[in-house]
Amino acid sequence: MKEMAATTTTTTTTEDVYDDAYEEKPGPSLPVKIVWRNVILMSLLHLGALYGLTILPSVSSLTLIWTGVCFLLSALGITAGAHRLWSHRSYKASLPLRIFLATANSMAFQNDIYEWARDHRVHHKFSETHADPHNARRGFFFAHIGWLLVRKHPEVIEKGRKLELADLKADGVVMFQRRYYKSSVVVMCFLIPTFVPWFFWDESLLTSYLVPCLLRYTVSLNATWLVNSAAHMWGMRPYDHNINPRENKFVAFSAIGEGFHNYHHTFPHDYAASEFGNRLNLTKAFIDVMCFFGLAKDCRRVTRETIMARVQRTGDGSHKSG
Ligand code: ST9
Ligand code: ZN
Ligand code: ZN
Repeated sequence: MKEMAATTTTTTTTEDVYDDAYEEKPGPSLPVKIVWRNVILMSLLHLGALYGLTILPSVSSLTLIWTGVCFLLSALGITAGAHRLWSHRSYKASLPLRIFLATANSMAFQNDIYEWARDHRVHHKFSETHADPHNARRGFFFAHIGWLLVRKHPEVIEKGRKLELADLKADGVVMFQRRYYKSSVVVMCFLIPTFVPWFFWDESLLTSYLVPCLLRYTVSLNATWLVNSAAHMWGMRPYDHNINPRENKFVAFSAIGEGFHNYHHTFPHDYAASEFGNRLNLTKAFIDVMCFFGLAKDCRRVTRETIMARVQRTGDGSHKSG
């Protein structure tokens, strides 16, 4: 345990707690500035992925398995890494686990961990205001992908600059990944997923590029974005009916445990991001396995009493105990 303490960061954060004192500045909405480079790249990516989808029936089983492995690795780099560890500090991870998660995170290519966690903390703190990067009050399309195709609202940057991010700056793995982000993405998101099937079992280079690389990347992006769009719009609110995030099982399934979003916004420090243990929650199972092997520890959980008190006080009445 002494050894583990030496290799883990010890900080927690409160920068992900909803700030109900924040009031949006009144006045007309600002004009949207489209970033055409992103529109073109995202369109090309989705076209490539669609082509990959059409050739899926002719792809070998080994390539399909490899595509699934790459999806799971990218997903864990986001859910267990950027989200539950680095944005919320809901558990502690040893150096080898942090290196694994940062490498998997580069495979997911969703901005570096520092930027991801900074945007995510403003999302929680100023949820559904102009200071929320993917403010769901601006509609499904904006919350899903639109926010990545336009310049950010100045409030996002202004509020984000005031966030306390010392824990991220003190984490050597986070800062190393940020420094070498572009090259790590080229290797982890594009070269390795394409190279492995071509080299080891003679898959054609085109199929290897279209399926484990482009299609897998696009599916994992959309699964993530559904948390911002669908899980902020559709589902019940058993823990807090005053906020928009919802419990959405489809999203929980596709985002390996991140769809219990009413619970998550109510209790952001819970490492399971759900009341219901391992149900539809591969990420929790993964963190538990890491704890079993001594690679993670100090998982934070909300007590049953606290949950029930909150359900009674602010729930919409849909909680199964009701
Ligand atoms: C992607 C991210 O897809 C997805 C995140 C989803 C989050 C989901 C959360 C849900 C919960 C967890 C669920 C996990 C489920 C996983 C399931 C897996 C299967 N604070 O950004 P710039 C500064 S990425 C403070 O250029 P613009 C910034 O530092 C996809 N400061 O803003 C800079 O300052 P300086 C691939 C901030 O010009 C300046 O502002 N990547 C903040 O408005 C300008 O920054 C892409 O597509 C902040 N929050 O451009 C790239 N934000 O100059 C997309 C910014 O001093 N991004 N700053 O360095 C871009 O191209 C641009 O960011 C932009 C905005 C066009 C969107
Ligand atoms: Zn979160
Ligand atoms: Zn959210």
